[in-house]
Amino acid sequence: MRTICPLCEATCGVRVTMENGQPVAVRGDDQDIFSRGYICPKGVALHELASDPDRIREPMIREGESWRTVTWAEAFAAVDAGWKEIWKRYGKESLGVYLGNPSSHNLGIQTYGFPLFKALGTANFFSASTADQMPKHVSTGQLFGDGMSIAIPDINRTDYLLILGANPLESNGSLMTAPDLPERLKDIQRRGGRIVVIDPRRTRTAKMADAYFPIRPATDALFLAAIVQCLFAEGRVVDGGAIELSDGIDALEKAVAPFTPEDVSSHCGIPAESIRTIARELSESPTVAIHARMGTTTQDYGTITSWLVDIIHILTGNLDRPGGAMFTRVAHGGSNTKGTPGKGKGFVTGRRKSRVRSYPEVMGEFPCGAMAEEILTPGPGQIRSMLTVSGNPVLSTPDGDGLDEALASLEFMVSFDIYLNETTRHANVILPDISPLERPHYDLIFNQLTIHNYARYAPAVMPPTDRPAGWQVLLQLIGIAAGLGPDADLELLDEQGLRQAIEKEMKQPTSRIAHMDIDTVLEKLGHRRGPERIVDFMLRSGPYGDGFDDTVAGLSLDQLEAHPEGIDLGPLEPRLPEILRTPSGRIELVSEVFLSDLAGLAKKIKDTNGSAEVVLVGRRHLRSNNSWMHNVPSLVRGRERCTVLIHPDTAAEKHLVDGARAHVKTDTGQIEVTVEVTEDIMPGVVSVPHGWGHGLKGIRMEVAAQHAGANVNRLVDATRLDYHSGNAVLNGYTVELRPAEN
Ligand SMILES: Nc1nc2c(c(=O)[nH]1)N[C@H]1C(S)=C(S)[C@@H](COP(=O)(O)OP(=O)(O)OC[C@H]3O[C@@H](n4cnc5c(=O)[nH]c(N)nc54)[C@H](O)[C@@H]3O)O[C@H]1N2
Ligand SMILES: Nc1nc2c(c(=O)[nH]1)N[C@H]1C(S)=C(S)[C@@H](COP(=O)(O)OP(=O)(O)OC[C@H]3O[C@@H](n4cnc5c(=O)[nH]c(N)nc54)[C@H](O)[C@@H]3O)O[C@H]1N2
Ligand code: SF4
Ligand SMILES: [Mo]
Repeated sequence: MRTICPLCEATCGVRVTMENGQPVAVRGDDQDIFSRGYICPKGVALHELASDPDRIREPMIREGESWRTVTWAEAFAAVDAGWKEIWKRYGKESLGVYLGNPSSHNLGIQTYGFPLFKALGTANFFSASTADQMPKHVSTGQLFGDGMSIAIPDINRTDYLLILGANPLESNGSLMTAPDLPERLKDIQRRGGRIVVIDPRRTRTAKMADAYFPIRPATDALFLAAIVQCLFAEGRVVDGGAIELSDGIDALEKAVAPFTPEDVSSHCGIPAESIRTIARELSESPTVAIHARMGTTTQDYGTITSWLVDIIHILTGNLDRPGGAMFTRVAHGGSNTKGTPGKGKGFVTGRRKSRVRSYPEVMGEFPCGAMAEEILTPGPGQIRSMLTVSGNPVLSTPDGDGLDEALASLEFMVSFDIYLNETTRHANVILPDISPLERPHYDLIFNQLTIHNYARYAPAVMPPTDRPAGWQVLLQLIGIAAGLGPDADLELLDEQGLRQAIEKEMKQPTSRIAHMDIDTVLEKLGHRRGPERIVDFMLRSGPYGDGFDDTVAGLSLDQLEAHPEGIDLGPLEPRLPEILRTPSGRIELVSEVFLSDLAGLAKKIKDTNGSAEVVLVGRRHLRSNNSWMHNVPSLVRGRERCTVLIHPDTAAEKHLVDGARAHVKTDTGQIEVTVEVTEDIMPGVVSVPHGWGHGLKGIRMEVAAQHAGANVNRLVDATRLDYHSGNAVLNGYTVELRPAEN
């Protein structure tokens, strides 16, 4: 049986061996058009996830500290009663929602989660996006008018890949969906191209690169601003390409003028001459793409760092051309295939403010770091109840202890999850989702962020059971949110939702189905139900679809079913100016958001000469996946992984020795971890991975508990964020280090 691995952004096609209706082995799918047989150890362990005895399979209700398995009817009735009570007493805003990362790989949540959140009618919406990539959405939105039109490095064709704050050899890539990054990166070198890595740690990716430069954490904006300054100062800004569609070039030149390589060098630790060399290489290489991820978005200046990346693409002529950074054209339709091509309302944030600290709303979200204060601070609008959907914010978001305490104080909490873990242990009701091999897969998110256009669909590997699928659980909750109680007619509710989606699509100015009526479209969608019917609708009304015209041979779910290996829609193609959604119809190079932060940075380099304190960064490991795959035995086997990496010089200075325990402290909290001394991290920087800390009372993950580790987010300050995006600052904390007592 074939499916698509839903564990990370690489979306590898895999084959599952079944015995007696149960999955027993997983391997890469050689015939998959995109992944061509590649698989990583997490994908290989997919069947272990399916058979994990700790995974929750029945709904559970908590009574004090003990849990009771209940029927679905009882669970839904409890949610209905709980929400009704909360709404009656405190109003709709008193219910907060946290949406975690696995939701972006989960078709059921993608199709039924958002209608649920809308039906809940609360502005208190939080997600893992503000512990991750939100700055990229903001910079993209400001430049191009649409937060989802992220320019993707065209790594299949580039001659020069500059990587900052990303480690694709462990993470398998992010905002750059591509299976088998190890080979794709080697391919760049095989065809004579160059890879340059900028990271405080000499990662596996840095080790395979042609050049590696250690950088002081949270100084990437300075480094990139100096590159831009060089491009202007050395007359290297190109004439044609995206720049012809851009406004604000003079203001940009002026804004970056204070950032000469000599000025920034002592701050970022990269010699001025190396910065100039990189600027020249970026300017002279036939094509250039920049891949900047977690290390660059989860720091104080995440938004302008993300912005400067695309500014360099534009100034060097690499935006929207093969080998540079390009825009996908997604099969199921996205924000840049809808609306009026080339023009739009632009990207707006701050339509609402958070209650306690007045953080602006961004993409409909408040910062995840604001969750605890919104729960704990009394007053009108206080959050009294939470719904978590595939999220583990106690381990994954800032100030883990603060959030743990906040969740414990709630009056009512519901979790839609697959484990009883650090977060869901606070729930009153846990509604279990089915596991990845039990559901169909079509990737609504990562197909928008990929390096090549394609479409793939996989039906569920395992046969259906009498347990509801994830989408059915969410649909039932939509019924409850709509006031229809726990026994709403799901068939009817589902059709109403779809009718609304069809109507919305028809109202698009360039809709292919504007001339049709809803009933005809519904009829043509035929026998399918649930997420598959929605995907079929999106594909057929999308840019490659048949538009429900029987005489046209366009994309549909039938076609994808007939091609389980996937349908290749070709390499990324230039899409400017069509994708622009700014009011001016131009690329807006500078905006107040960028200029104010740049001015702040300019002041910083004038006032100080860099810092000598020890700072903390994070890291990922190939066999780990944020906080939640630590209960799979084959993935946690081997050496202890939650350690603090430290350079020998820093270790000596702090009297720390390899294998001993270290006490790591910030103003927010403290943890103890095992010391791992290595030359692979720059002096003055230490690295601790996130997602560990399974030693809390009341979790039901036996394997994970044996490899508990410590929660690095206990050190992270929930109030420190990149203001414009609300994104948590997870890297660059000053830490105190000392040997742990005893
Ligand atoms: N310090 C530090 N913190 C970080 C990061 C970092 O680099 N450093 N990285 C950040 C990033 S990039 C991210 S994306 C976030 C992730 O933050 P979260 O998404 O909050 O955390 P995860 O660890 O991914 O937790 C996933 C949850 O989903 C559940 N789950 C897994 N599969 C399914 C499923 O199929 N259905 C349902 N319903 N639930 C499921 C798991 O049991 C778990 O509870 O963490 C962030 N936190
Ligand atoms: N195996 C595995 N794969 C995953 C995940 C996982 O947990 N495990 N998580 C998935 C998720 S949700 C995401 S978002 C992606 C993330 O994918 P990546 O961004 O590729 O992952 P990280 O390993 O966090 O890489 C961040 C790098 O930034 C460096 N860094 C830290 N601070 C700075 C800084 O200030 N400047 C610079 N230049 N570098 C800095 C760190 O040393 C680290 O090497 O991975 C996805 N894939
Ligand atoms: S690289 Fe990602 S998508 Fe591919 S098998 Fe591994 S976890 Fe799954
Ligand atoms: Mo992430």
